[in-house]
Amino acid sequence: MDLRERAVMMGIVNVTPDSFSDGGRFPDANAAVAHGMAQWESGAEILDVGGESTRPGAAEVAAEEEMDRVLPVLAGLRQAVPDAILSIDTMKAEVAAAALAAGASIINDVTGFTHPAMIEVAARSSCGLVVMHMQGTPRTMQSAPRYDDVVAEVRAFLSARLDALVSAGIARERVVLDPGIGFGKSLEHNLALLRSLDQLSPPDRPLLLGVSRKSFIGAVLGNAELSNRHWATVALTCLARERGARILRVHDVTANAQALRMTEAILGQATRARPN
Ligand code: HH2
Repeated sequence: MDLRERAVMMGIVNVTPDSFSDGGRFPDANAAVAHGMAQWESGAEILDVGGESTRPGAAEVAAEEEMDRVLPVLAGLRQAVPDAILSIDTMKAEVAAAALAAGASIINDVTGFTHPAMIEVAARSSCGLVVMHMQGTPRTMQSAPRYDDVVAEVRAFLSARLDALVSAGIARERVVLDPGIGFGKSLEHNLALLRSLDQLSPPDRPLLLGVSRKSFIGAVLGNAELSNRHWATVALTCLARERGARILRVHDVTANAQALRMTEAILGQATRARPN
């Protein structure tokens, strides 16, 4: 994908009982596949399938259970929307390997490929990699996030991970970087990162951003219910695109895709028609 001139939407397909905003909404593979198809129809070019919630304090899921959740969905989407780019949102190397075999072509690892086994899986394939920053683990990350300079530290982490992956034989062009909004960050940390999006990745690597319905939006809006975080998410899609983000990970594709198209028209960058 050439993301220099345009951005793309990544639709979230959570196959979990406990995700923070859509847990339990797609209890079986058919419902999740139908949801992914609808997101594709609405303009998502990437579908990010996840079988383990990363919300603060979420219960860990065994690899077998996670595979039982995601593999039928990936196989179903592969058939139903052959042109969609499928991504697996996982922290486990064995799940990532099985997902690649089932048709995924991106590994989205919220631990930033810090586990050697995950690097090995990526190095053996030609998949894309989403390298995200997180302080701590999903279990502990929101207890007391602390930084001296959050922007400098996130930038340094992402740059060091990129170098480590390149040293492991992975081409730079395969890597996308993500500051990990809400992953071991206070409200102030999240706002500081959003203020400095253009400083977080080296100029040649695209930035992915996941802000959709996250709790820092609720905090700014005075603890808005999840269903009321939609408009601020759409606003952030415009702002983030203007400040350089190239992949926007969202739950509600239709509105965010329209906002992206409008923003790109103003920026003078035509959103390329999708291949289908
Ligand atoms: N956010 C979530 C999950 N995966 N991956 C990347 N690269 N960036 C993100 O910001 C990101 C992510 C959390 O959102 P969601 O999937 O809706 O919730 P849950 O983890 O509870 O399933």
